[in-house]
Amino acid sequence: MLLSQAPRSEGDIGFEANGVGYNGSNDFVLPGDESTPSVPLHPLGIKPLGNLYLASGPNARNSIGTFQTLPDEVLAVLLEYLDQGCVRQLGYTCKFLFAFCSYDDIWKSLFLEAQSREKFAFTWRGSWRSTLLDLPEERTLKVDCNNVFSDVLHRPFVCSNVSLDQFTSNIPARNQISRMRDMTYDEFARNWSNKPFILTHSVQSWPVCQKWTLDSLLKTYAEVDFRAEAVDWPFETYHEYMFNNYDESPLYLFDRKFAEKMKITVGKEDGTAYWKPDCFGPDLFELLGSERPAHRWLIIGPERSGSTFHKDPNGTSAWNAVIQGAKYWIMFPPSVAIPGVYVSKDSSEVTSPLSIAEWLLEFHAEARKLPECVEGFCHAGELLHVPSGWWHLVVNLEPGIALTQNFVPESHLSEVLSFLKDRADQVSGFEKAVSDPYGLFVERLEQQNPELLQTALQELAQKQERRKRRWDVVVGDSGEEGDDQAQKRSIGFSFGFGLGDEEDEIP
Ligand SMILES: O=C(O)CCC(=O)C(=O)O
Ligand SMILES: [Fe+2]
Repeated sequence: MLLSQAPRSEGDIGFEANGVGYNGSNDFVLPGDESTPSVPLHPLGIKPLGNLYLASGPNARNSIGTFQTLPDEVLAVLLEYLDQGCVRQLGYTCKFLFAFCSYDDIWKSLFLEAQSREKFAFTWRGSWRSTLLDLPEERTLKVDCNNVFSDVLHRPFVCSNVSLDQFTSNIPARNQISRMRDMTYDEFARNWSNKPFILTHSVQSWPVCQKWTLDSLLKTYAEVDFRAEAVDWPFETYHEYMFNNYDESPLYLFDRKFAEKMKITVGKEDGTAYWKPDCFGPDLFELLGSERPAHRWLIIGPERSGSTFHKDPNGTSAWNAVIQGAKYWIMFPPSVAIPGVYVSKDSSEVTSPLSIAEWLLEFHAEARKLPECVEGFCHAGELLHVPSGWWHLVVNLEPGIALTQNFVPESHLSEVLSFLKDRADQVSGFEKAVSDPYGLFVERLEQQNPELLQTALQELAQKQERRKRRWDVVVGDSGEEGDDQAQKRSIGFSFGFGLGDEEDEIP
């Protein structure tokens, strides 16, 4: 909207704006490079910092007084400490601060904070700022900020607009995730439990594949609250948000209580919504009955939503079936160090994860070259297998619906036991009442399948022994070093760079 046509007040606060008309509809393409994917002009006209060096007019930053001493990065952090009223007022002081105080991520935090204090009714109005201030589009002020030059403000806009196609197309043939129609349990157990794969015809007979679309869910569950990250929203609100937001990392609906909320049943009996695919065989966490950790989720999100790099909880494997839409997956085996993914010392968390778009822009090309990298698309009616411990980043290429379930196949029992035992502080998803998940799982296995337990414990002991030996090789154990030891050292050295074929973490 051109400012000259817009009302000059925003909500109840009178505001004289000195912006000029600005046409926000032209695409921005670097001259002379037809292949450069275009990023549209920022709706407020904000430009990347580099453009300052070609600009001739006044620089809006010169009007921010004492704040001029602060770099943009610090200014952005400072704003995080202000309350809603202060951010709003500060934004009315000049164009540069209007641009900063309109940065919608700040308003997203303010909104979520306000909702966590007290749940209140609201109407989604296209941005977190307009929603929190309850400003309809026609009363939301737009100021022409075309003399604001800031990467801190412009970069997130690029990330939320960059075409995903450039990353997801042209998957190198050697990286392609194997695709098959279906698989038997025998094949899975023998050859596939350690590898990602896509099954194209395993879940197409699920009733939800015929019944569920975003539209049909809207008709049936408009008023049902679903969990989207930290908030519970009625589906109609989330649906509205999905199709009318500009977030770099859109809020992702991820609900583990969906079956109860939607009053559906899961399993092979008559009248159920879907069932777990046969090929994964028995799920050993079923032995935990009602004490098993959270294990199934309904996932809904707009284009660009998704999951940043992570490993699934408790050493479990997972399957993920797309009901509507399409997902791009990029995956790495457990021991690979992925460019741009920084893991804490005990590998319990990915420290400061980048947004999906930022990672794709900065690191995708490099990561794709690693020999362990695998990638693929999962379309509606298809299912993907995530083996225990594998890293994965997932992005929705279209608005869509998926169902996922975590499970413990017999072939990964030792990994799960090892996780529950050796990383007790990282175990997640159990109810508080379950104080000793490892003890409980061992007890149930002892009762129901003692032989399997013995085999897994033996495997575990062997793995620990192998790790210990390798650790001794890495650190060396005497002052003197013969040829033999020098050679062992070099083996240890390569192991240290993650070239092993199993999870080579030193406990
Ligand atoms: O569909 C997605 O975003 C992937 C979900 C996922 O990785 C998970 O549930 O662990
Ligand atoms: Fe996952």
